[in-house]
Amino acid sequence: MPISRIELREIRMRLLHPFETSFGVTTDRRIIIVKVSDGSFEGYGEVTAGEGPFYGHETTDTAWYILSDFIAPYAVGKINDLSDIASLVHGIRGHNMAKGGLEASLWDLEARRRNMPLWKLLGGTRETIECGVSIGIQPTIDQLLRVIENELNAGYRRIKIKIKPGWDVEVVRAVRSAFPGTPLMCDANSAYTLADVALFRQMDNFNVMMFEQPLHYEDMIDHAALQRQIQTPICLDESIHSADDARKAIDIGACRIINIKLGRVGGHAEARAVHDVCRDHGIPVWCGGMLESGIGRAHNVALSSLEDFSLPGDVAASKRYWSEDVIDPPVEVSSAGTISQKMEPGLGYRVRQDTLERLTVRTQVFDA
Ligand code: OSB
Ligand code: MG
Repeated sequence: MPISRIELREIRMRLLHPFETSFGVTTDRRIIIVKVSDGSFEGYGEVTAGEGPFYGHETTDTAWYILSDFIAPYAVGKINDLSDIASLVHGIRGHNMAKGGLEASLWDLEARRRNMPLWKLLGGTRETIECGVSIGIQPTIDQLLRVIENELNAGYRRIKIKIKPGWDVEVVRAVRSAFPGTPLMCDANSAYTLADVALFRQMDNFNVMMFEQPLHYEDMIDHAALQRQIQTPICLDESIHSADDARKAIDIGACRIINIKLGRVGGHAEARAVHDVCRDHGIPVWCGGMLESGIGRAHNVALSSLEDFSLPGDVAASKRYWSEDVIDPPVEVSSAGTISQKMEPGLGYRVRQDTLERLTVRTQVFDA
């Protein structure tokens, strides 16, 4: 049965706490929700682009433009299922987050058609997943230490802190001495260059699990050079857009770990392909986050069920981000720092229509 309706919707959600990275501060999210329907079944996806082109080149508005002018009108009435989407978007270069929003909604729909949970349709085996938290840059080191303590008390299994020039060595040193045994990692969001090798060699002494994306957002070559000069594993985030990128990065030694984000690679099919390349090369992966609403978060939970997701991801509870989420129940994390997969069909969470309506600032509907 063809997809007879595609609905794009922009919602606005205010974060409970502003989130600061090396590229800026996020307070309010502008999120595109994609809903597909074939007349009998529905599916939901989320576009993970940021409000501005600071993590990557895509934004909420570029994704809206690509979806409304180049993807939705060509997809509606013409595609039946997942097997049709790859060839449809093949000719569009880049814009993975726009593509990924629709692709993810088709996976949810497919799982509902088959009356099975999405994570099982994806081939997942992990019924519970381990959660870490990503903690933004704080006004002071003392405040950071307090936030970390709270998150550890809530059960989270690993702490990720954001670093940037001027908020790095001393911060990591302080966190390490306050929490000597805690699994800890640092994410630079591309804030450094190869000229900073000495700084990373200093941080090599702090028993950090990995440095995430220390160098340029499109680079692999310099990351390989840095990896040769430090002990701590490098994890790539921004630089990996496909399974082919993962293969090349691994081949030249640019990283020893990869962060997989659904939107950044254009959907579940490519995320799985990245996963498979990493698994076949003995490279562990974990699921990254983009401050998603419950819909994107539920997709991340399902994706994290694949076997090579052996490290805790940035997939945290709804209540860390939102006073009220768009799904029911919200994503919940146990006191052991885990999330259990849902056994209901599709995403396994109910989308709260009233909440979605209230948060909506624009919609565009495509009918066959
Ligand atoms: O680099 O992982 C990142 C948030 C927005 C953009 C990029 C990143 C992040 C996070 C937060 O680290 C992850 C989350 O809690 O959703
Ligand atoms: Mg990152």
